[in-house]
Amino acid sequence: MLSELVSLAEDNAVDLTLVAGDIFDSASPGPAAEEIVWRTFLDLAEVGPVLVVAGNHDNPARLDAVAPLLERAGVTVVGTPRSPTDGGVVALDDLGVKVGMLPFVSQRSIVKAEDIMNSDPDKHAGQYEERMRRLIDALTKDMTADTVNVFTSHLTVYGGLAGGGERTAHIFGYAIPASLFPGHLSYVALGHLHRQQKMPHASAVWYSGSPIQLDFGEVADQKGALLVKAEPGSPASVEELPLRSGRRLIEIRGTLGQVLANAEGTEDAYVKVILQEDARVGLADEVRTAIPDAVEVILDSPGRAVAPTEQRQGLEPTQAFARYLTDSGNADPGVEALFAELLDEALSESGQ
Ligand SMILES: [Mn+2]
Repeated sequence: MLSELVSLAEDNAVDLTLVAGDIFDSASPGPAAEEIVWRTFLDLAEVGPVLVVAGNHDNPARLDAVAPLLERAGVTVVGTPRSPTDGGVVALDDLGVKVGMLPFVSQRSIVKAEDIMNSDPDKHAGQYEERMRRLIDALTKDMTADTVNVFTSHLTVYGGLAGGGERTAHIFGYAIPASLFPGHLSYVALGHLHRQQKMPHASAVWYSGSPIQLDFGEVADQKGALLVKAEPGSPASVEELPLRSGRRLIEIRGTLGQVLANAEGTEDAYVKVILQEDARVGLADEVRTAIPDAVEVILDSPGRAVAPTEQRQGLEPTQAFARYLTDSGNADPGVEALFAELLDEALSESGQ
């Protein structure tokens, strides 16, 4: 996918590339992840300047630490918020472009601890919004009408649709209205929400979305990059460029027979299988034999009440479990035998 992304940048001869955060999935990425990301940044920098802000998954201090090295290669990385005169606004004079760069700012770091102790949650949200407004203003107020003015950040805008794979607490806990972005911006490049989408605004305010599907909540999402054309003084025009080479996620639902019949064509994909079958031993294994890349196999059997038909208290554990299986509509001698085996093991280990 990253090679495909570099090709898109080359084919369209882009003047610059913006990366709006969550470069990595974790604050301490492994060397393999770092290798492909740095390689991609260097390849993109062959085409034009690359501007990057940290997301909530990234380690801001770590990105700041490598920033001077990357800067040498034409890649500007902002890990922690900076003032406009200290790297918060990047002026690309050759291109006539100014970019305000605001990495992810957590509510913890923006709303002081004493405020959290002394006021109600609604007020925190208001304080977060007010402080974000001041940060955005500081990074955009000196932009003039003779440059293409761009702002990039990693944050949640009210009304944005999540893709499904985000960490919920980081998304809807704190958000800002799109109206905080001033009208003299030609383009606002946002990261955080995984779904590619334009936010309601007089200017062009977009989430590029994640470049691959990150979990099964995103199976229906079209992933891609955004190609932005901008001139001073007017909203940018935006074209959606699909990215197709990431490994697909597919969801198949149905009876075992239907699922197996649909197994063909799932090659190279990660598959989630939702079985409409009664539970029985070995069901998931049968699915995995036919679809080795079934990463998740779950049952969607018709819900049955698990009200006991008679008192289970006083029964031997194996009898009580058998009764429970019958009551819940899942009677299965195979499961009973496995339970008995497990119970034996547990009791012998505990010396009983
Ligand atoms: Mn994020």
